[in-house]
Amino acid sequence: MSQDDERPKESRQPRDRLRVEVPAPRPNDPAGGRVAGVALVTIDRPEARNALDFDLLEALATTLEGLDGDPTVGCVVLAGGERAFAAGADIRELADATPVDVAFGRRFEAWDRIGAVGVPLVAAVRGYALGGGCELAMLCDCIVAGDDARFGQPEIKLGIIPGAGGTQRLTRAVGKAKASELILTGRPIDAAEAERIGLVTAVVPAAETLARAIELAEQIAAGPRLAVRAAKAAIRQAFELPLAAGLAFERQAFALLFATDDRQEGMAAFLAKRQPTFRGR
Ligand code: CO8
Repeated sequence: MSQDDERPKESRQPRDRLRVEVPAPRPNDPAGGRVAGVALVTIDRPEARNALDFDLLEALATTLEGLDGDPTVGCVVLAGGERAFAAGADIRELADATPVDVAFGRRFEAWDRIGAVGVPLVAAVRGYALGGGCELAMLCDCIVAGDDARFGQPEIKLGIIPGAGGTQRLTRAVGKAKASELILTGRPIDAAEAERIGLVTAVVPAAETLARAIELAEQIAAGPRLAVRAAKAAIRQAFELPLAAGLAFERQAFALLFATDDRQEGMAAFLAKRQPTFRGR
């Protein structure tokens, strides 16, 4: 299937808390245009500030895995609502959890499944991204934040600590001194501070958040798909591996891309002083 396959596919699940639009609607387009190569997944549980209960997380993981395997999708935008991207894991569910549930319950695996998705993810964050919501945003490759966004890891106020990667990913994203303060106190930060400390890709006027995230996703999706996925995978390794092993991973991925049509096309187009046409192979 070609990269610019524009057949709209839409679904809502479970219990209407997750909206999936493929390709994504082009924001502010009265003609109802679609953005080729971009999928939009919207968490829609406003009455609970998009708290991520287990069913919702499971559906999100399954949805993202499905989009990861969809050849028409080159980038996914993950959005929430105006008041909350996600206010964390569902505290009502966590309140009943036992240590055994948390340690061995397969339901927590959804977080790992989301982290393993190979297609790039762009978070469009307005309002609260707290606890698991902040961790979900950090699982995305880029974060476009509205100027009304609030990030934080408030778990300490509940007598726990971040459990879906916050202590590791926030520390890697913003450094030990800042991460320690935010995690040890639970203090939320606004979008401007999040940008200053390097947590987000860009801060934009709140009303433009989704449009700007989709614009960024469109640029990513228009790129050579195999190289884009390889770049994402290599960047991820910067968090997983020591430098020498990460450099070896990068070198191997770099070499493999020399087998792709898109590499030949990209270089030929440059030399011929024309725009490349990438086909994702
Ligand atoms: N879980 C469940 N319900 C929630 C959550 C949540 N995280 N956040 C909000 N809600 C519900 C409220 O209970 C309320 O419900 P109701 O109307 O039935 O009383 C409704 O949403 C609206 O909430 P508020 O009235 O509080 O709305 P405000 O706009 O005044 O405040 C806030 C919004 C600031 C977001 C506030 O609701 C809040 O502080 N929420 C909790 C934030 C939080 O502590 N998040 C961390 C949760 S713990 C976590 O995420 C750990 C993840 C670890 C995963 C482990 C994997 C192994």
